[in-house]
Parts: sequence; C-alpha cells; structure tokens
Amino acid sequence: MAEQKPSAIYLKDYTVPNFLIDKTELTFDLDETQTIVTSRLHVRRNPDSLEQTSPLVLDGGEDVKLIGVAIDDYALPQEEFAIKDDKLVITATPNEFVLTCETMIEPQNNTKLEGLYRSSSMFCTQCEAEGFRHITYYLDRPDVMSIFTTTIIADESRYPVMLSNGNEIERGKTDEGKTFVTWHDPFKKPAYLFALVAGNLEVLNDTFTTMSGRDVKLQIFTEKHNIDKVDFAMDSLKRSMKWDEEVYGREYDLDIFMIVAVDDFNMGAMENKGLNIFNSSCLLASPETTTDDAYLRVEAVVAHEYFHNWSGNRVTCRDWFQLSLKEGFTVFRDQCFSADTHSDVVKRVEDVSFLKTTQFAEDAGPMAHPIRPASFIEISNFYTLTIYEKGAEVVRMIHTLLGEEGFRKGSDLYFERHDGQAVTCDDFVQAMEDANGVDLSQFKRWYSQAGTPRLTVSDHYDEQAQTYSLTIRQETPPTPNQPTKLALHIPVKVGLVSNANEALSFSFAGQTQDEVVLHVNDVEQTFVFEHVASKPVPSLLRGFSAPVKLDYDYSTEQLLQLMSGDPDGFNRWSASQQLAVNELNALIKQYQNGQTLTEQTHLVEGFKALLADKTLDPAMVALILGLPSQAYMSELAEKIDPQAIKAAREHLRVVAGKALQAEFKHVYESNTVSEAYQASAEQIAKRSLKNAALMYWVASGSDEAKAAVVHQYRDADNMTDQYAALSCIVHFELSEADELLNAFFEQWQHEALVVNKWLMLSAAREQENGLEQIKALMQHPNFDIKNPNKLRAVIGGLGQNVDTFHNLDGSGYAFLADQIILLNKRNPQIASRLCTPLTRWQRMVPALAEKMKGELERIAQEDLSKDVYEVVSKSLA
Ligand code: B3K
Ligand code: ZN
Repeated sequence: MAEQKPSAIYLKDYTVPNFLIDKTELTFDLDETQTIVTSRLHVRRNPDSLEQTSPLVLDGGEDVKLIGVAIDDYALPQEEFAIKDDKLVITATPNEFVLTCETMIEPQNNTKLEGLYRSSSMFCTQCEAEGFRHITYYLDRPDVMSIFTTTIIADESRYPVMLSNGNEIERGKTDEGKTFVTWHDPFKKPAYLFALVAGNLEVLNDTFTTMSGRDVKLQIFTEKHNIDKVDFAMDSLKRSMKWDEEVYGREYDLDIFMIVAVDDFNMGAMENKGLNIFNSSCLLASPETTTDDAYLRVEAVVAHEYFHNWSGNRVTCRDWFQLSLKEGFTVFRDQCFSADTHSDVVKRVEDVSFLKTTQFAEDAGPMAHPIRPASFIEISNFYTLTIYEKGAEVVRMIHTLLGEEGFRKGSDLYFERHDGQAVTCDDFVQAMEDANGVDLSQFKRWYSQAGTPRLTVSDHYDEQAQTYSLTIRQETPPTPNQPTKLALHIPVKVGLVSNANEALSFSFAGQTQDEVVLHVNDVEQTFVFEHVASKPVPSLLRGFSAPVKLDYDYSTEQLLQLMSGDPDGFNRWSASQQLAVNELNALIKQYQNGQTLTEQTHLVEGFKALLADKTLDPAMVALILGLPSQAYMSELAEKIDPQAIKAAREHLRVVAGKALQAEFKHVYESNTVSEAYQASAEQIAKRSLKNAALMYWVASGSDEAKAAVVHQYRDADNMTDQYAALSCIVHFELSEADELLNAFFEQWQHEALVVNKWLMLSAAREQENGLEQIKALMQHPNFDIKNPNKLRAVIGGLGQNVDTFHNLDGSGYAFLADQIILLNKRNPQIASRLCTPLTRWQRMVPALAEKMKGELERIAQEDLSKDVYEVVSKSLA
C-alpha cells in the first residue's frame, strides 16, 4: 500500500465553508497541447462561519499547474501563497475580494475521465463529485453555490460547437483569430454541476412548451455518424418534461436544455445544469442497433438526468454524505415515470429483482453502508446501489406511508422551502413530516442503519373465531462498524388469498378491507385480522413495500397457488421466484453431493398454467419464466458455489424445456411482431416472451427449435431479436456459433455500441480456453482499454463466464486483479468498480475464497489510488 494511508472523512465533522463564492467567471483557452483556465472568483467570508480569520484554502489537483494568482488585481508574490497537498492556501485575505487564478491543464492526457478531458475529437467535462478541482482551484464542495459565466476560446474550424451551462450571451473573435463564446447561467450552482463541451458536433433541435407557456429550445448533440440515433432520446426528454409538470408540478427553468453524447464516460450520464452529458450507450437508439432493454435504459436515464434539474440542481446536497437525497429521490422519480409509461408491475419486478440481486449483496459485504454514510475515504466509491437503489426504496416507503397526495404535499413543501439551497436528508424528511403532520423519527433510522432487515413471519388461523394472526419478527444483521441494530419502521403490505384463489376480505383496525399496510416497528409484533372466512394463504410484502428479506414457510402448493392466483401481480412473480429458488437449492445440494439431478419439478406445473393463461401480460409471463439468476442465487447462498448454481440452473431449464416443448413452441410462434419496430410496451412485451420461450425451446434440444433460432438470427430486422437469437446460439453452442458470432462482428464493426455487445457475448462464452479468448479480445483492434464501455463489456462478460472466472486454479481472479492494478492510477474510478466481485470473497466456498483473498492481498501491495485502497482495505479488514 501507499506509504501514507488515505484517511476517512466523517459526516459528524461537517462545518460550513469559511468562504463563499458569489460569482465565478471562467475563461478556457482550449488547445490540444495545453489548456489555460483563468478564473475570477468573487469571494467573501461566510458570516455563518465560526472561523473569521482562517486562511483561504482552495481545492486543486496534482494535474493543475498554477501560473499566477492575484487578489483584487494585485499579483501575489511567491511568499504570499502556498500549494500544500494539492491545495492553494492564501493566509491573508480581505473579507471580500476578487481572486484571479491562471492555471494550465492537459485534458489530452487526462485518463481518469474526471475534470476536463478529451473523448474522440471533443473536449468534455465530468465534475461530480470532485472533478472541478482538476480544472482549477476552487471551493469544490456542494454547499458553495455560485453564479457561473463561462467563456470558451477555441479554433472554430475544429470546435464549431462550444457549450457551457445556461444561455449563450456573446460570441466573437479574439485578437488571435480564434472564436470565443460566452455562456451565463443565472441559477446558483455548486461546481459539480459545471459543464463544458467543445467539438465538431451535429445537433437535433426541438422545442417544448412548458406549463406556463414558455418555449424551451431542446438540443441533442452527437458526432456526425450518430445523429440519426437520438430521436428516441428527444421524445423521452419531452415526455419527461411533461411528466414532471403533471406529477410533481415542476417546470423547466432555463430557455435551453442541451444533451451531449460522449463515448468515453465513467458512468451513465451527468445532470449538469442545462447541459447534460451522456455516455453514448445511454442516449443513442435505433431499432437495428439497440435492444429493447437498452431503449428502456435510454428512456430512464434521460428522465433521471432531467428530473435532477429539480431534485439535485435547484435543491442540491449540503455535503456528499447526503448524496442519496438527490439520487434516491431521483431514482424513485424515474422508476415512477417508467412505470407510468409502460407497465407498473413489470417495472416493479425488474427494479426489485435488480435490488435483491445487487444491493442486497452489497449490504451483506465489506462495503455495506447506510444510505447516508457516516464516513468515506473516496466519495467516488459511494455512487452505490445502496445510495441509489435502496435510497429510492426509502423514498418509496415514505410514499407508501403518506399516500400519493401526502407525498406530493411533502415534495411541494420541500422544493418551495429549499429552492436554491444545499440541504440534507433530514430536511427532506422534515418537509414530508411538516406537510403531513406526521412523526417519521423512527423511520429515519433507515438513513443511518446499514444491512438488509430480515422479517420472519409465522401465522395462526382460528377457525372458530375467524381470526387470522401474523407474527412478524425483524432482525437486521450486523454490518461493518454497526454490530447492533435498532428496530426499524417497516411498511408491510399484506393481502389474504382464499384456497379458491380469491381475495379474502377481512377487518383490520375496525375497517373491512382487502389489503392493508402493517406498520412493523418493533422487534416482534402480532397483527390480528378479523372476520376471515377461511384459512388464508398470506400474500406478504406486496409490491415489495420495503427492502427486506422475508421468511415465511410457504408450501409448494401455496406457492403454486399464489403464482397463478394472487390478485397482486407482483406477488405472483415473487411466488414463482420462491418456488424456483427452492427447487434450485435442492438441485444445488444434489450436485454438491455428487447425486444425479432430479427430473421432478413443480415449476413445470406452474409454467404450464402460466403459458395457458391468455389474460396475462406477456411481459409478466416472460419475467415469471426467467429463472433466478446466477447472481441472485449467489446472493442467497450460505457459501457461493458458482459451478453448482450454474449446473442447477442449466438443468432446470432443460427439464422445463423438455416437459413443455410444445407449449414453448406455441408461445414462441404466437408472439411474433409483424409491425415495424417500436419500443412500445406492447411490442417489447411480446418480444420478451417470444425470446424467453425460445431459450427453453432450444434448451429442450429440439432440432426444429435449433433451426428456428438460426432463422431468427438471419431474419431479424431489429437488434432485440438478432441478439437474443445469437445469445441463445452461443449459449447452447449450436454448430453455427462461431460462424454467426463472426458474422455479427463483420456486420456491426462500425457501430461501437454493437461491438460492445459482441465483446461481452464473446467474453461470456464458456469455452475450454476461456481466458485465452478474453486476452485475445483485449488485443482486438476494436478493443480500447481507455474506453470504459469496452472494458465493462469484456470484464462484465468474464464475470458471467462461470468456468473461466471461477476456475479453481484462480487464473480468472488473477486476470481480473491484473486489470485492476493496470487501471489503478490510470482510471481509479473504474479500477475500484472492477474490485466488486473480489469483495465478496468471504461468501465463496473456501477453495475460491482463498484465491480471491490472495488476489486482494496482491493488489494491496501496490501503491494504490484512494479509490482502490478503500475497497481493498475494507475487504481485507
Ligand atoms: N450524478 C451522476 C453521477 C455522478 C457520478 C460521479 N462519480 C449521474 C446521476 O446519478 O444522475
Ligand atoms: Zn442521479
């Protein structure tokens, strides 16, 4: 490890800034060899600070070279300032002054993709969370909010488009014949929302008329060859703007809203004020090159970033411990938008399935943290599933507790009370409490307590008294630095189902009803339902009303019954998953004991009823057919045995495929879409069912199915069908696998995003010499280690490749560790993300755990970036 170990910072140590910056004037002289940034900061002492004589300390970075600094145009001599630990320290300052700084940076050498950098032929920025300090010296913290005016100077022939936040206010020529453009953003904002783009870009123009009748200019910029792929994003943007007006009463505020697509981006997208910057994978869409899933992602990310304009930008975070204030709330908002646009049950199943697979695993590992962490070493490591997805679940629970109207009253008060401020999660909950006259103090423990609570449920039916009681115990397991846990306030939505598969009504709290939200707020509680006509099957945690694990000892018959008859669509899926999990667990045991895997399965009965039910949404049927994933079964396992899980899943799929061959063939054939491609709920649903059925049908070994899948590949007019067929062909190693994988590359080699799909599928392909294949992919001319999408494609594929990644000789883990070491300094954010599978080492079966741990220890020997250091040291603690 590095000589000096990076140290943590703590929420409890928060103090207000000693100085404020009212106005920020920036000039960028862009050039391929060096970029000169001049800043004029209108600084004054913060009257609320307890330190009225402290020096001015500005954040900077090792990549920022100071050329000169002046106070009120007096150039400071060497002895009047110092650079210490990347910070610019000025001991003596007036109480109010203009600080001028001239700095030099080299965006072309910036491989971290943080601050100002080059992607393809453009300049672009990424400043959240602490990227701005790599552009110039600044008070780079979200509670310092300023009015920005930005001038960009560049050679117009190479950079005809020059963008920044707000409105363009001036344009002209410099004495040297370069072009300058000045932008002014009238809204105060923290530096993390600053953005700049310069390049040779094409634009798609549109307009949106807001609810008060203002016309807003909408622009999406891409490189020339991609401009034909942004219509769907533009449409999504307009629908998001409308939705936020209708559902939250939020109107857009500037005269212009711009989005730019860039190829090299560490994450999905960024909500910079008025100038969102997107990873091209989250913006571009065309039927031929983009799958349905990717269309839905584009729609969700466009909405998410747009919604941040209020939940994040107009009201921002006081400090980075409050990150979930904007991210949890905004994820909740984008989830609701997608649910309203498509099917709410399908959307909920997808989101919950993702949460239970990935966030639950994080919450059970060495990086577990509450949605408002108490400390961190590197904030970039805290853009996590917990902050985002669990954060959204916490907001959703508030919504469940207050109801639609109460929640809206709360959000109105929150936006009105805090417009233009940098606030905390407490402020959010306070607004919800004040608008509704409720006390959420116990509920707030969700913000400070990590770990996934487990609810253990038992029941009793008293036939004579016609009462049914549910006893619920809650327990949250210990997590790092939190050995003991307090009881949480958990909303548990419950309904009762009769043996005849009908909703059973009951009286609860003096009211007759079909469904109730139980307030679980103690370690153990019993809830009594009265006037229950017959012994019910409980339908628990409907709609996944809280992010918890639930234990109730359902019999197979009860699960089959709920799967086909629960009036709550979400719980039909839940029951099917539980049934499949039970069967997979039995198969895993058999595999581990060296027994022959049983051919008997009740899941087939459930599937049969499901496939025959014509009233169901095809998308729901497809979701129910989806076997619990390798990752989900891993999350549930006491000790993860990847080979056993894989064998069990493959076996169950083949058994079901064979037992229901005719049914799958029929469903496959009757769900073809003959109309032109649309990313509509209806078409997506049909394609998802058709392709789910195809997988089982091919698994059955039928020659007809094999011919059908190859035919589908060759005949497809959209990427969803083409890729589904290719994945199936590769997965089952049909004789055409090599030929068609090559053909796929040949066809799409000029479409970077499709090449990524090819890289991923090729890397995930289970073959004897798997690791050699992966190494070859990383040498392929279309691979580029500097591009995070390509790296994620190959390493993501490796992660899915059970035989190669979890090879008992440890070679898969060693290869991953090599990549982490290679990227550690070059792109610390990406390197740190790549560590995730290794952080789970304690959950693996001993032989694999030891190998993973060995690799973490090897990484720990290196001179580590803060990002990788934090994850590795916490994993080994
Ligand atoms: N706010 C950004 C994420 C920034 C991540 C910085 N490492 C995207 C989003 O959540 O909308
Ligand atoms: Zn966000």
